[in-house]
Amino acid sequence: MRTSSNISGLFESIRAGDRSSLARAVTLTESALDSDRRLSEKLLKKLLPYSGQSLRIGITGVPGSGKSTFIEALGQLVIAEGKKVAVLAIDPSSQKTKGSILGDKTRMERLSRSENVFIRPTPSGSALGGVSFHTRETILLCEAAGYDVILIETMGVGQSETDVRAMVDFFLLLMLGGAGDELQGIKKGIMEMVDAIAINKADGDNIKSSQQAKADALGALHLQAPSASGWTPKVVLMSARENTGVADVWKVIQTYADVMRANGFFEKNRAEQKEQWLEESLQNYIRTEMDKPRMSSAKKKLLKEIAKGNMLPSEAAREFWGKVR
Ligand SMILES: Nc1nc2c(ncn2[C@@H]2O[C@H](COP(=O)(O)OP(=O)(O)OP(=O)(O)O)[C@@H](O)[C@H]2O)c(=O)[nH]1
Ligand SMILES: [Mg+2]
Repeated sequence: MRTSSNISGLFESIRAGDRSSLARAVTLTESALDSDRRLSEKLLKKLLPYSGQSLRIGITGVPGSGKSTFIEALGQLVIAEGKKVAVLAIDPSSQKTKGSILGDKTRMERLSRSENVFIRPTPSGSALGGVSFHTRETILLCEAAGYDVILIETMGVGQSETDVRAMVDFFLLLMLGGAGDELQGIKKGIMEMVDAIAINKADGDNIKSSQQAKADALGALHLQAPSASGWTPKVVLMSARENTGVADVWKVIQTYADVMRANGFFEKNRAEQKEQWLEESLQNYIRTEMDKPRMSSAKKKLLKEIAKGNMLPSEAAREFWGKVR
């Protein structure tokens, strides 16, 4: 049994930078048990004053575009500056198979061996809702554990891009040369969310097509309305495997952070993200409540009345919430 005193112990060891304690705390936030949820909230509240100081970076791109390879290369650069790096990989399969993170660990081999790196897959969905729920909390935990840069790898599936965009300071899209937008599966709306695009695999025979892709990406970005931050998204040629252009991407990210901190957008964006977190928590709460058994029996009763023509669904909804409150 976990107790409150364990929470104090966990707090201390996370603050001291112990990675296995951090991993345990992440597992606790992922638990759907009410009792775990309360403990986890208690821990998070204690850690909250020590969170927020990291640079949160989201990385997206179709499967195979080189996100993990890029993270391996970028991570080296960042730890060479004496910083600590946390990598959260949003992994739709990890809940069931724990499969693809193994692949990722080998792709991030050097990084995973470093003392200053924490790598963790996050299940993309659970009883508690989508990606956002755990990942936002995991970000806070990592920050309180002293991680300076948080890299979040998302799969280009479902809602995950929008979810991740809503919890990071900087959003990077990896694209490949030699394939049209359709082929790359770039979903509508993604271009509007990015702060930079890295055309990856710009090496060997791909260099020419990568240059073309860069021109195309710049053209597409040029057509967009200016963003709220005033930032114009940058496009960089990169080879994550050969480690060319990775430092340029890092420079773009740092420049972005400097400019946005100076003009106030950084904090404004974080405040908006907190508001969004509250909205999602409220929706989540209602969904979880709705799934409880007593709700379904109340619903069944109302459905009968609706079927008989005694009640309108809108009326039933009002009565439903009036009764269960
Ligand atoms: N030529 C070349 N190959 C690369 C480059 N970056 C990654 N690759 C290769 O592309 C393949 C996929 O790379 P990953 O880093 O696993 O791609 P990913 O986007 O993380 O893939 P998922 O996690 O499955 O979505 C691997 O075989 C890499 O070695 C690059 O810059 N140049
Ligand atoms: Mg990957």
